[in-house]
Amino acid sequence: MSTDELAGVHPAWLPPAAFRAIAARRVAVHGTGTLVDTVRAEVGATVDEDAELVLRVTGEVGALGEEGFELYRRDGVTVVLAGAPAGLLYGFFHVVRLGEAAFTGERPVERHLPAMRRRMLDHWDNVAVNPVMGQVERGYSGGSIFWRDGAQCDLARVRAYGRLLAATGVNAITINNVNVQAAAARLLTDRLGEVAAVAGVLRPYGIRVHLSVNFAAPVMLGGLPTADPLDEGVRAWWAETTRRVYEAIPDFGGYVVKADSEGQPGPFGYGRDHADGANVLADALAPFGGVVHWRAFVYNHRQDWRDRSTDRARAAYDHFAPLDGKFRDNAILQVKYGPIDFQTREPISPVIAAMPATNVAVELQVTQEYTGQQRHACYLGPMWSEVLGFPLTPDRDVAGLAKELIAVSNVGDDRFWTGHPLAQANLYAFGRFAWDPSLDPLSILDEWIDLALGPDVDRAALHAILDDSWRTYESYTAPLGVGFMVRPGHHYGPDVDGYEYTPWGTYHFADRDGVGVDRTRATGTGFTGQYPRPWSDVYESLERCPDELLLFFHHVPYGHVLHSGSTVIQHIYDTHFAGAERTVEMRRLWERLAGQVDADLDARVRERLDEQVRSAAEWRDQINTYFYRKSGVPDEKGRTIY
Ligand code: GCV
Repeated sequence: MSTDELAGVHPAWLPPAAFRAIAARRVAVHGTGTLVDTVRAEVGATVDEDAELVLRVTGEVGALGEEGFELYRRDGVTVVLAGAPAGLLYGFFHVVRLGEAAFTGERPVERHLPAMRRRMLDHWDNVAVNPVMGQVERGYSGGSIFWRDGAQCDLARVRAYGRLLAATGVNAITINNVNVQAAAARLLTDRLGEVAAVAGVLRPYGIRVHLSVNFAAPVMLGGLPTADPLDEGVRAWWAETTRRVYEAIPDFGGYVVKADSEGQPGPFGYGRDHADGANVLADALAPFGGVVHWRAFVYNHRQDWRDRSTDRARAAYDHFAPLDGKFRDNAILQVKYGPIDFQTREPISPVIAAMPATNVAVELQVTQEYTGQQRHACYLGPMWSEVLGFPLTPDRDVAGLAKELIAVSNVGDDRFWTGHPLAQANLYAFGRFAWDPSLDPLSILDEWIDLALGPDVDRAALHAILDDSWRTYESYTAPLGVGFMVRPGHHYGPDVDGYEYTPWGTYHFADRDGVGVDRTRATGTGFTGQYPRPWSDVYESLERCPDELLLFFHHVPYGHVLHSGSTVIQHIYDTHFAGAERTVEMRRLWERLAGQVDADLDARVRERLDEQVRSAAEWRDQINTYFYRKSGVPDEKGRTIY
């Protein structure tokens, strides 16, 4: 087995013990190429005959494609067959995941193919430390694994990361923040060597490197007077710059662009639309097989809060749906799963169904910007499972509509990779869902527990802590889908009115009589009309709208009775008391793991759970007090509200 884990760094889901089932066995590896060599290095000594595990590249890609594999066990021999080297890599890690089960009894032929062709993590890492956002924007796991103080880091950590990602099936990564500041912009040109170095380290793990680029690069870096996508000089600049990128990195993945969004430049500045913007980059990349990921996260962040007609939820659809069919084949529209911004609970973005003639990628957020910032234990598997399985159109769910799954990474140079050690499970789950969105989130959690913490830990306690932790987090934070009651700027902790009268959008409209945003066609912003049937009708209807999204779509009186039978105000009180109490129970449950995990990890989790208990109580008291003072309605159970 590979023994090059970094000293002092938690091995996450690839500790030497994870290879126990393979370690003592005779293994044969057949095939050539870099990725096959990676498998050989993982396996250690190989044999030519009498193998108990045979890993073979057949060279016949056929139905297995480049990444699929078959697994079976017959006559005491476990066999992985792949058409191409990448499939062998994924097949090998599947055997690691199965452990002893891969070597027990007979196994009929199972075929494993990735559901998503690209399974990509985006890093919001800055090259130079940003005075407001730090080295990693929305990063809660220490510094960047790529850059420190403006310079590239030692890449040993990146190599270990590549290995972890390959073991979950991730095959692409964007290494820098979509908010591309001056130093990072130069990764495209005179600092390209740094990108090539990362690509070199990740290549043996089947991971292609992508780069976030600034739409105004022709001006910033090329000295051109304009970045107008229809200008011939601009087109030529992108073509030549991209040619040089491929000269240095022949398997470069492509560009990611955040344009006309939160202050980033874009095609609107030149009177052009987003298809014009994306296509100039797509054309530059096409000769080399590259792709451009164009983000749909475009909205007006300089609103007048008095203007009731502007609705941030509407923006992406309004901008992009009319452009369906206008994007090049190698342009991928990257759409956040919800219409606002990675909130704990949002409806699915209607853009995902609105653009059948466009390649759509769905974007999740593994970094827990709005879900507890890796100070709170919040296993996001159940949320992603709901998102991916949501039947947005009559014949397809979100996973079926998306061509790719992308997420913002939660990794930094922290010893446990993810700040909160239990947040590793989210990173692991992302890769597994991108490979197979139909997986059960609790089985994925089991896999992670087995691999990362070993088979002997108190699994029941870990499940009791994590299984419902997303819903627990939801219960003590913003109620009923309303979202965004966080402290402005850093987004941690409660602040009910923090964003209410700001240019970024208004999210709850609470007054003495009621709360929620009217997004109906009948009396509100009309956002419900962006959905296909039946959702356009379901969300429009006060009676049919699901409780958990009620305040996202409707403004209702505090006495409105939910499907659950509770009133809105009593629901707010009950869930906040219950949620905060539940965190105390989570903290208590962790005691059962004492002595079963290493002391350092134990101490880190305890410290995080203590903070979660404190923070949940703060949320409970602020939310309950706010709504009690607004509504004047007492808690029917007479609990303490301030
Ligand atoms: C990278 C949210 C975050 C920003 C982030 C942005 C985005 O608004 O708060 O930090 O910017 O999303 O997805 O581009």
